[in-house]
Amino acid sequence: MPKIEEVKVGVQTGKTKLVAGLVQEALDEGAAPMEILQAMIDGMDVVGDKFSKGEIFIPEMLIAAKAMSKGVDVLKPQLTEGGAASLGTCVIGTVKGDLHDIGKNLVAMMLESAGFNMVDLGVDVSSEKFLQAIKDHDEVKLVACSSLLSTTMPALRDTVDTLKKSGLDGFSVLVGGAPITQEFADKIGADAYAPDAGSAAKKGKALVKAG
Ligand code: B1M
Repeated sequence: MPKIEEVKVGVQTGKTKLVAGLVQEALDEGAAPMEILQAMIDGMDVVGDKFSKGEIFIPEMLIAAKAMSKGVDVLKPQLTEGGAASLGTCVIGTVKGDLHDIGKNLVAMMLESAGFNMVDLGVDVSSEKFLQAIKDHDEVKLVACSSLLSTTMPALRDTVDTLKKSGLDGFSVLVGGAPITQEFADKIGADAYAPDAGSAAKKGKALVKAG
């Protein structure tokens, strides 16, 4: 089996102790970091499909998530290119009621690499907590909100609404996550939408540069 396929299967089957090594071996064999990342995301998609069909349950999803996180740790230096000029601070979090953090962590990693100082509020973040973080930190230029469940899309709407009506300014709001679309982002008044971590970094940078 090609190493990259082993990475995918390792994530899929929650091989938490093996995935980091497999990712390193895939890198050593010359696989591109983005290709390895995509293999892990594909592995997670298989996990999601199996969960939908009732073939696996929450514990298996959690273990797969842990395995993927270990793989991402190995890839991090390869995916990020430190040393970019500072674009200011970005506050990031997954919205209230939502505990998914892998996608959000990838977005945080890419935004950091693009030049933002990151303030990561974690998961299950209320709109009030996003607001407080903007007040507590200097030079917040970007607020990045993830929603990974269709049931937390209203929480995303609520967060954008709260931020926009807060009277605070100087920052843009970027949204994303599997169920989010450009159409939904426009509807809730977000400044930008990105479908994946790479484009989130590009959009975040462009928003700040546009002032
Ligand atoms: Co959950 N889960 N989960 N889960 N889980 C999904 C999302 C699901 C699609 C699985 C399925 O049924 N097929 C489904 C959602 C269905 C829906 O909304 N319509 C689902 C469900 C139903 C649930 C529960 C409700 C299950 C239950 O309890 N009955 C429950 C909810 C808990 C809660 O949050 N309140 C639940 C729980 C969990 C675990 C905790 C067990 C675990 C998460 C652990 C963790 O994150 N640490 C988990 C997992 C692992 C998944 C799947 C399998 C994998 C998620 C993932 O990490 N994907 C997932 C199925 C799937 O994704 N195919 C599933 C990889 C990650 C890189 O992708 O997060 O989409 P993603 O991020 C992408 C983009 O979305 C984008 O960039 C990333 C890639 O570059 N992006 C942004 C993300 N944030 C962005 C922000 C941006 C821009 C882009 O700008 C700010």
